[in-house]
Amino acid sequence: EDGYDLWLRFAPLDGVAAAKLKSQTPVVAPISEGDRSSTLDVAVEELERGLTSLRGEGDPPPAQNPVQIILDCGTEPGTGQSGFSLTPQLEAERPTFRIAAQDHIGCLYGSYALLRELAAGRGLGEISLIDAPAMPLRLLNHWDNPDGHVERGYAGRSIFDWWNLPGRLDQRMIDYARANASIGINGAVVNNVNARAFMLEPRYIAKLKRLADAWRPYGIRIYVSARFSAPRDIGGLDTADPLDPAVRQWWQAKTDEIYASIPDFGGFLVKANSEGQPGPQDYGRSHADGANMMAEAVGDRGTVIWRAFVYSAEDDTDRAKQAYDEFKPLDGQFADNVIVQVKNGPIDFQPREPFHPMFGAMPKTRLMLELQITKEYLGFASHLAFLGPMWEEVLTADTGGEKSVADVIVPVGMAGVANTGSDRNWSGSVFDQANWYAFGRLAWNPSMSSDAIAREWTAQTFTRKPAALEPIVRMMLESREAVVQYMTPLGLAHLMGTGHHYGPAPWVCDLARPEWNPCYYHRADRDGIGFDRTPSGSNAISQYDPAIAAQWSDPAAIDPKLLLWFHRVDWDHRMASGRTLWHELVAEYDRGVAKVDGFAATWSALESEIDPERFRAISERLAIQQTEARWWRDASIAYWQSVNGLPLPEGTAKPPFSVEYYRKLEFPEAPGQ
Ligand code: BDP
Repeated sequence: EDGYDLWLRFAPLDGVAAAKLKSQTPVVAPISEGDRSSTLDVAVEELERGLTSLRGEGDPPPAQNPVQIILDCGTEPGTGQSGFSLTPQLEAERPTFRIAAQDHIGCLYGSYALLRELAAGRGLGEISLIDAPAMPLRLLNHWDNPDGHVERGYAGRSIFDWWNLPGRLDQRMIDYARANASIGINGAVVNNVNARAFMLEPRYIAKLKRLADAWRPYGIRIYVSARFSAPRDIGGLDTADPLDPAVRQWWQAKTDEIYASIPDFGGFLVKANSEGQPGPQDYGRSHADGANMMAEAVGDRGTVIWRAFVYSAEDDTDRAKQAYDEFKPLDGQFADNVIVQVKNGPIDFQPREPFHPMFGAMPKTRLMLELQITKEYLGFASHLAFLGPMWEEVLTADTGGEKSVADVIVPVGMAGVANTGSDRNWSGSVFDQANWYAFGRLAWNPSMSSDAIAREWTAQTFTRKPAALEPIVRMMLESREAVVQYMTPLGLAHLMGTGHHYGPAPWVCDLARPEWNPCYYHRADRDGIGFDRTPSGSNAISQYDPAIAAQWSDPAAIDPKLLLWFHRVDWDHRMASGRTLWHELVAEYDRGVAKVDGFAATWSALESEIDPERFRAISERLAIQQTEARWWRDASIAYWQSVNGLPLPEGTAKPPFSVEYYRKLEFPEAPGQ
């Protein structure tokens, strides 16, 4: 059990479920030659492989009347594109189990769904469902560089072997496609948003084509991050001005060249005028000018996904406001095949942020949600943090006008910054596989609860036995909040170390740009702490729907989890709990640390239920997390005390070192930068 098989282990069933499956001996009915396709071949292969594995060792007993699994992929089960229905008819003379869909990819999704249900321990006769993906685009974004380094990657090197492509296709590329298809992911942007222009050169198009061909049977389309200055970088032009006819022509020809090799190419993802990347503003043009120019080249063959992650050094009012300020005036100006991709919160993938105000403010623009599966700010692969609850929080957030974030993005899609790497277990830690899984399941159905997702994943990855499954699910569900509590409680954010983003550094105040400094975000001094984003401060709160803004404007009415995001309060501000802010803050750190101790205890009690290899790997990581949760707590408290001069609440442990000690720690070895 080295974790390579992810949630597709299909461990042998036991008990009643095993006996039933053995007696029913389901066999996949042959597909007539005329109906075959590479996608259906995959479906049959997956069903056969999965059923054999679930049945366990040994030859199946000869069944009297085996259940025929019928793939019926040309009917309309009422689900629309890519949907399916699963219907058992086991009492009949010729018992069957029907997977029906209107298209072949629907049949493949239905096959994986059947295996998932069986793997959860449900019997064939109990599985009757009808399902379809909620949103059209369900994409992974890889921040992988062509040299094999993964920006913000904590699971080894890139899984894409550009050096040997197109000549050699690694088996991992097939297993990657299987994993994605099994949870409904239907596209991958294969290179970093901080893109190199040579990815668009002919020799790279040949490499991309090899991947696209390998993934097509699995319903996965390939996308590329495009560097906006490519016409200059590799096209021999002296400008990349989107309104220049030669530039437009260059993109048109380049796009046609790609489509000639990859007819179902998904399109381009663009990070423009953000963190030093080139963009249309370099020529005095707007994001819409840039995006529309590329969208014209793509036409109705694909999509241009334009990122809204922008903040500039010139505007030092409040970084949280900048994306909205730049994009809101452009609402309605983007072409039909442009999507604007917006991070879940207005700053940058922090352990907790309020939802991004653009979701409630751009009714005439197709918005897509960007989540970060890789845990850049939540302890890398070392800390356990199941992100389902975080994503559920943003998806269900009310944007005003009775629309949740999920309602806004459902017509478009979701993107997740991948956490895959060359590590044998793909994600660095087995628990981080759950975040990949949860992303796919939520993109398929954004109203799924993180509890249900954790259950499914645990049953497939570890065990179906309730005595072990229940505690694992419980610790997963608590884990993200624990991280918030020991890193950035009560609405604090961006307090991590410079560059690598690991560990506490609330004392950093002297970096070149104001908004790179933790001090800019927490604004703590002798009198108080927090960022005033109400009308008396930056007024970022006014970017939200008035009813929401009104509620959040009152420090007594806002959820304490967001208090210091929107308010600057005195250290002795009275919280709903009756404690002062200072005492509550210290209590939060202690709660976070205690939760992690609880996870370690829960896990160590499961030794007999988990295979030794994965048991040990996770035990080791939880021990690291225990130490590092204390580090966050102690360093943070030591720093706040150096600022506010306040004593600790009675009965609270003193940080073992002075703030100077924590300040001097350095980690040149941190991965992923
Ligand atoms: C930040 C990362 C940086 C990315 C950037 C982005 O630190 O590596 O390039 O986001 O999303 O979180 O473009």
